[in-house]
Order: sequence, then structure tokens, then C-alpha cells
Amino acid sequence: MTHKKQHYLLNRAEEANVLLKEHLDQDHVVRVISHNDSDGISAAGVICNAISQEGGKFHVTLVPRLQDKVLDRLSQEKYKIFFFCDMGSGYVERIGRLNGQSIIADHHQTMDSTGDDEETVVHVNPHLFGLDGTQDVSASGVTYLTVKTFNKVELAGLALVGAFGDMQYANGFTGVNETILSEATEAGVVEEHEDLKISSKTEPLYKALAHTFQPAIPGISGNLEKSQAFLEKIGISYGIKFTDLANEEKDFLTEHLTRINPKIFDTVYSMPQENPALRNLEKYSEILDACGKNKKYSVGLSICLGERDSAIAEGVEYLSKYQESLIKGIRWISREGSQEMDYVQYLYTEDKGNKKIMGTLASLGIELEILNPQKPVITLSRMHQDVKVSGRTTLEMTQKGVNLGFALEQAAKSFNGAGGGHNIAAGAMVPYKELENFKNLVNDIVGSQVS
Ligand SMILES: [Mn+2]
Repeated sequence: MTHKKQHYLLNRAEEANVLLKEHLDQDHVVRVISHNDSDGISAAGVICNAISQEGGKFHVTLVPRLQDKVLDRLSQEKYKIFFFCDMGSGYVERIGRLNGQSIIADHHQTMDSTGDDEETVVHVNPHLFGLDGTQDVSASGVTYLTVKTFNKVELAGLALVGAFGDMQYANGFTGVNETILSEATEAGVVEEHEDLKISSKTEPLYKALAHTFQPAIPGISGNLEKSQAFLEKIGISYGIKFTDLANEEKDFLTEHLTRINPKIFDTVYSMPQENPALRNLEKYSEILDACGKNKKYSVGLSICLGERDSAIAEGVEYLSKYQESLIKGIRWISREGSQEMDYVQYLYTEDKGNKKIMGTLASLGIELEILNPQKPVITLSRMHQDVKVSGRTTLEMTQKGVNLGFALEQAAKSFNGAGGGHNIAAGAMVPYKELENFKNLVNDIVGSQVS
């Protein structure tokens, strides 16, 4: 059944490939528009690598959202082929009115029509075929499907980097991601092994543990003092590097960490042919994410495109800065807590550093057991006249009916804002003056979803 659905998705992706090839054959520059997060950058990496390998040219722009002004600008452009990654499914009709033809490789759910009838658009989205785009495939995966016909299995690793970026890995990959993974492992592009998933094995242990956020270790992640205390308590010198531990000490540490979070010892996916800094798929996605959050999109893209040395060093630096900012943020939410309503809880900030990491802080707050997991966390960042909203919840809450994508989209629309996303993670932008009304409405909508 599911296989049949995947087959339909693949057929659509092949239609996109046929269109892409037609344009490449005529030497048309492909106008790529993608999202500036880890998945979006990976997706842009997949399509741009594929285009270059086919001898084609591209012009790529990474944007935070597909706003009207982006579409206005694109409608002035004379490209013959546009390729949208990680966005576009909500704008099929407008994209259909661009000067050229378009391919949309997206995985977001949308309330708008499927747009199948737009003649100039090939719309590739798992939701069109009854597949789950929240958990089972990311934009980099969908984009990978559109170039599969070019025999691009070496790009399958990057397709999964984006899936990590969108938090689609939970006790393994499922659906389309699983299919991509098995192709990648069969081809030797990706390898799996079991390992301790700490952030670094060559940094002092207390830092390496405090900087470990995927998975989060309650009581240790984000807290250098507690990390140090934990190591002292189990009798391991906190300043030592993991690689310098004796084997029995490694096992002992692993055992203690596993008791706190069993996911700390888990399958690790790597690309043996990659640069060591990028070999681990999850770490690769974290580096891209850090580039995105620092607004250094071109650095992220350079990494994906193989323009390496300085870009990788820069990316690694952004990641460590990012980890520092998370530590500060965790300290903040531990101190202040959230503002709880009946069905949701809010975190509000005007702090420049916190604004960049609010979505992640929401997730970490739940995982680290600092915030109540029974209520979705909605973060609110003041930006001039508007408030940027991020919502995060747990799989359990989505199983109880919570759909943050719809909740934020509906509530934002009611107050002249815009929003959307997935059931488990979503975002919105609303006018600051409507903030209190918006907060109440989101609470009501989530309340009606769970009852
Ligand atoms: Mn995505």
C-alpha cells in the first residue's frame, strides 16, 4: 500500500526530472529557490550538484520564507525553469504565473488546492499521494527523487542530511527516508554503526557532554557545571577526552549516560567518502543548520557543493558558537520558565541572541524536562512591528490531535499574519499589536484539537 504511494510520488518526481532535463538540454540556467535551514540547504545542494554533474548551470537563492515579495521579484525574472525546494506547495497558482516553467519539491502540508491543474508546474509533494511529509521525507529527499533518474545515488547521503535537519530521525528512518537509506547503504554511500552520540570525542568530556543536544541529556545538556558534577560523581576525570579513556571507562560512561537517555547510544550514519568533519550525517546537518542560523547561507551551500576547506572550517565555527548560544538560552528558560495557558505555553523574548534559537529552545525545553511536555511550546520573538512565532510539540501530543501547522496558520490568518508548517513543528508571523488575541486564539484552537 505504502509502496504504491511511494511509487506514485516517484512517478511525479520522474515527470519533474523529464522537465528538468528538457531545460538542461537547451542550456537553460535553472533558477533554484530554497529554504535557508538545514533541509533547504541540503535540498539546494542535491539539485545544484546534480545540475553541475549534468553539465548544467544554476542560479540559487536561499530565503527564510516564500513571501509575496520573493515571488514578486521572481515574476520579474526571465528564467525558463524555476526549481523550488522546501517551499512552494502553498503557492502553486502564483508559481504557475511565473515567466518560466517550475518544479516544486516540497514536503509541507498545505490548506491550498493541490494545484495539479497548473500546466507550467510539476508539483512534487508526498502529501499529494497520501504520504507523510512530516516524518517520512524531507525536501532534500523529495529533491533527490527528482534527480534519481540521473543516477545520483551518491547524493542520497545529502538527501538524508536534510531529513536529520528536519528532525525526521526518530528511532530510525521511516517511509521514503527508509527507502533512500537502503539505496544509499546498498551502494556503499552511507554506512551504519552503533556508537555513543556525544558532540565531540576530542574535547574535554564535560564540554562534549554539555554540548550534546541530539539527543538531549536531561540534567547535563546545556549545563557545564552539571556535566562536570555528573562526571565527578561517576568517578571520571571531567577534563579528559573521550578518546583518552580506557575501554572499560568508555563502557562505564556509556552505561551511565544510557540510563539517563537510552538514545545516547544509537545508530550513527556516516558517509565514508566524505570529509571527516562532514562524515557523520547528523553532524553535517548541524553544521548546515548553524550556517543557516548565522545567515551564512552561502557557506552552507559551498559546503554542500564541495567548495570545501575554508567553508568547512567556518561552518564548524558557527556550530560551536551556536552551541554556546544554546547553553545561554537553556540557562534562561531554566531560570524564567514559560507562561502557561490551559492548552499551550509561551516563551517570549526581545533578546537578539535568543531570537535566533527559539524553536530549538522550545524543543530542548521539552526534551530536557525543563518545560511541561503536555503543552505545546509556542515561542514569540519580537521583531519591530511583528512577532515571529515558532511552535513545537511532541509526537505524543500530535497523536492526541495537536496540529501546530494548522493552529498557527489559522490563528495567524485571523490577525493579518501568515503561518503554517507541520503538526509537530510550525511557525508564523503576526502583528505585535495582535499578540494577546493571537495567543488566546492559538490556545483555543489547540484546546479544540485535543478535545
Ligand atoms: Mn524541510
